[in-house]
Amino acid sequence: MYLAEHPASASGSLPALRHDWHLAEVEALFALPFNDLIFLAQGVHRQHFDPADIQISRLLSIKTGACSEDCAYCPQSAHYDTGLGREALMPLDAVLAAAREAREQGASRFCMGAAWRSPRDSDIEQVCAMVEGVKALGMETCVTLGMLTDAQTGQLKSAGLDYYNHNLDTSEAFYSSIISTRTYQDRLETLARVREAGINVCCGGIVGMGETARDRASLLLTLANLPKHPESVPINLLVRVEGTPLAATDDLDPLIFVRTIAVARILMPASRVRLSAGRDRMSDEMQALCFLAGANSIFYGERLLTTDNPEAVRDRQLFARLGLTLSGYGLDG
Ligand code: SAM
Ligand code: DTB
Ligand code: SF4
Repeated sequence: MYLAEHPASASGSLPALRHDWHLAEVEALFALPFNDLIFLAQGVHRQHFDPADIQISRLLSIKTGACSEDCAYCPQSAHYDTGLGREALMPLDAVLAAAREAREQGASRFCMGAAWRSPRDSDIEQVCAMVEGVKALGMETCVTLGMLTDAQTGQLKSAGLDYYNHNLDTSEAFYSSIISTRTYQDRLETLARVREAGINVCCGGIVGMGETARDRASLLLTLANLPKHPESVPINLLVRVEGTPLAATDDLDPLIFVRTIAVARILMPASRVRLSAGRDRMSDEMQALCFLAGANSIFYGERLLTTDNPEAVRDRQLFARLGLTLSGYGLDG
């Protein structure tokens, strides 16, 4: 039996999940010889998950562009000219048509993203109708809408929302170099509200933004020391978009990306670690290393929110070559 949350730890057969990591411990994990780190991560992974099992989510941008925030990585910020126009919130029937197609392709979770700093109450009502409609199709639901109030998290919970995505993105120290229009504390407060409402938390970050090794360790430390680990931890490799301040950022060493996945797996053993944005420019071999390091979820389908993701057929071939199987559904089509 593979354990999503680990009742067995209470009986002593698995170590308890830790929330008291020190930065030096996390940095020491990053500094291990590569083989030792991957061996450790794969061992932890096998205590909690079937190593062949991969969960796939499908993203849809339900409201694109013209966001008032200035996140330096983001093509949807109104502060930068990336060629993206402002689009209105998508109508319900178009969202449900996209969800049906995603379900047919094997996605178990449908994630709807909006380019908002925070939603208005009238927006939330429309998003709640989308959540209800997608749930009625038998899929898990996730939304990412920016900062929320207590009342809004309550409405989303009542609509049946399964996951809320809200990333910390980087370390607290590096945060203000990337975003000036909100604080790290704002992010932590929304995460606490989501948790309080009983919605599963999806929270991770982006690497390859010019951060230091300490920033990467610090981001993972903050995630692991939350009162409860996020159920889902997306690790994004920066997608460099022309027009954003980070468009000319240097390449991150691919093995540092793999190490980041491995350390996330070790720190948050029972969470789904998602190999998220950036797969489009990763080789199959690099992705295989990420799965070996403990990644067990991806975004599937040729589009993320506004940028490209690998073609579904390439992912199906990769899964077949690696003997990976989908959580919940079979791959078809
Ligand atoms: N506006 C909401 C927010 O920021 O929380 C929701 C949508 S926002 C696009 C969701 C996440 O996408 C961001 O937190 C960031 O981690 C990720 N993201 C955006 N642009 C990215 C890029 N160019 N490369 C990698 N990840 C990116
Ligand atoms: C996450 O961590 N990554 C996804 C999802 N959560 C919302 C978004 C990636 C966006 C990449 C840039 C784009 O396509 O616009
Ligand atoms: Fe807006 Fe979210 Fe993009 Fe930041 S990451 S500019 S909040 S859409």
